[in-house]
Amino acid sequence: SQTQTYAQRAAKHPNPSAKALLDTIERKKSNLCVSVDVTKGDEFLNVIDVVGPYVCLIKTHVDIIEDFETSLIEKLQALSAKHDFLIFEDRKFADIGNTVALQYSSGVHKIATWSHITNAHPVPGPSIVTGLASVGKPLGRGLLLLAEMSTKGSLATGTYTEEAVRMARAHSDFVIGFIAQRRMDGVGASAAQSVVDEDFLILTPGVGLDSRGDSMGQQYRTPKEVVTESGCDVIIVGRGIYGTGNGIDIQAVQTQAERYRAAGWAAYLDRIG
Ligand code: UP6
Repeated sequence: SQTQTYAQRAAKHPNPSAKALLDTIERKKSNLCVSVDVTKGDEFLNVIDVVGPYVCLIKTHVDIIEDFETSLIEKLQALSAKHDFLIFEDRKFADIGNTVALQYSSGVHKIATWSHITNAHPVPGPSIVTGLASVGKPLGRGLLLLAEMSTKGSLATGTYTEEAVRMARAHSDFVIGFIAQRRMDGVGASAAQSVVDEDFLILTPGVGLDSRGDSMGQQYRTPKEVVTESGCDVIIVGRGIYGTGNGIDIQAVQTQAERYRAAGWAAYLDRIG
């Protein structure tokens, strides 16, 4: 899938949320996902309304919003329809199957009812996937496994990463790809195993054009390093777009969103040749 277009991949992807994401990427010529890690509901919505035209996907951490109420989700869904993007709650589930099924379906946030895509740490083993699938699969949702992380000293390397890919391969009806720093084609597969038809999406955080990291272990690479050189599909950008200061300059947010969209798309065009 390294040199195939998003459109070619969309046409044959069996998972509805993966297909919708690939179609959206192609339609909007954007492989940019903005991570909206702000703590006030109105700022959250303002940023999304401004970056909406430039993104295929909006990534949320709803549990950091201080004034969360159900109407916020309705407004998020209205923006998703207005600007034509999908929603990814970056919940990073990490518990036993029964617990994650409850965390995904219930509680204050009811993530499964509105988030097209969510993610999980593979650390509990395959039961985390079957637990989440029991809720998400009937709704047409998709799951990403965290096969690698962007942070300095991450433990998700080597055989852990390989096992994550094997776990995904065994549940490819619901696992649509990975949070990772590179393509995972054939990783962890035995020589005899045919993996030519697999198409896992690689969504990659730790992307920045102006900074190489922060003071808390985050590491940034450029869209060219991530998409052209490492074969990733979607760039996830947070502070590179909405800034690190307090207060949000909405004009600057729009400028950065268009800048990262253009950089991500150019990097993709370079990759497919
Ligand atoms: N994220 C990472 N690295 C990972 C997995 N997830 O940074 O390996 C998430 C963070 C944050 C976003 O939880 O929401 O991606 C990155 O934000 P930033 O661009 O502001 O650093």
